[in-house]
Amino acid sequence: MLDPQAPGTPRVPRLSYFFPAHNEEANLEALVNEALETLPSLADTFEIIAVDDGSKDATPTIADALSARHPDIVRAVHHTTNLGYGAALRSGFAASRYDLVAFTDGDRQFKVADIGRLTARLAEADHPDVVVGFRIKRADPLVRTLYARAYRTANRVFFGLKVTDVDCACKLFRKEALDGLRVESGGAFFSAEMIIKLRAAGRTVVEVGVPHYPRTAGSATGAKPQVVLRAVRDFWSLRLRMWANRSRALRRGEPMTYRPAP
Ligand SMILES: Nc1nc2c(ncn2[C@@H]2O[C@H](COP(=O)(O)OP(=O)(O)O)[C@@H](O)[C@H]2O)c(=O)[nH]1
Ligand SMILES: [Mg+2]
Repeated sequence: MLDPQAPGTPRVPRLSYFFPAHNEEANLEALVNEALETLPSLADTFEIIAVDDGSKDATPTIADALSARHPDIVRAVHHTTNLGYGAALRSGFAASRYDLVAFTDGDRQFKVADIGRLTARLAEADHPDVVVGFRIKRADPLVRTLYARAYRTANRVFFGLKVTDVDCACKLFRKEALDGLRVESGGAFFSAEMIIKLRAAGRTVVEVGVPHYPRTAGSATGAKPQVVLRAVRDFWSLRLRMWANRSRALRRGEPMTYRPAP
């Protein structure tokens, strides 16, 4: 079925959309409203999952209120304490009920409508398993771009990972591609670890450019020293384990999907 507002963009049957939110009270309601307005043009059936990662502001209350207002469409998942970015993504994947799963960040630096660029790519003839975005022009301070460049080089050199923008928080997955995948990191290294392991498992990961917008509310914590140090520690932990025993290292971590017992 084609969306009349975006000719040529195929609407997918069922889409789970989630986002991590840590102290995002200033963004949460507007993001959910944006998703409620946009997702009907991208999917016949959809759900919106807010993953509150132990927020200390009004994020949990707002998420629950939105969920009560839109039963079965908006769902709230809570961590009682702050577990980290990767842990929040893991909870989002685990909560997703549909066969296609997309996420963005919860800070509105991506437009929900741009998930349409990913679904359009997924529908192409080569039938990729995963579509990851890359920020066409990153709307963050220059220092973040420099960090990201060094990180990309390190991932390329030490893991052979050739992805333009591994941390771009606009990604789409066929859920079945996650079956059997185990990921260990609960922090910011999660995204790279996941793609390294998806590629090692023979899944096809392709890229499309997406616009990126400045954060207009709340505050960014992605470059906090403890976030960076945890990512560096997880990076080296995986690298050393893969040198020691590659296949065992690739099997470590929690499963990304759970299949109910038959
Ligand atoms: N789960 C989790 N998410 C976080 C944490 N810190 C930030 N986030 C979320 O991750 C996304 C990106 O965070 P942000 O601070 O903007 O990082 P940046 O875009 O890399 O500067 C937002 O949706 C945040 O709410 C955290 O400690 N845990
Ligand atoms: Mg951000």
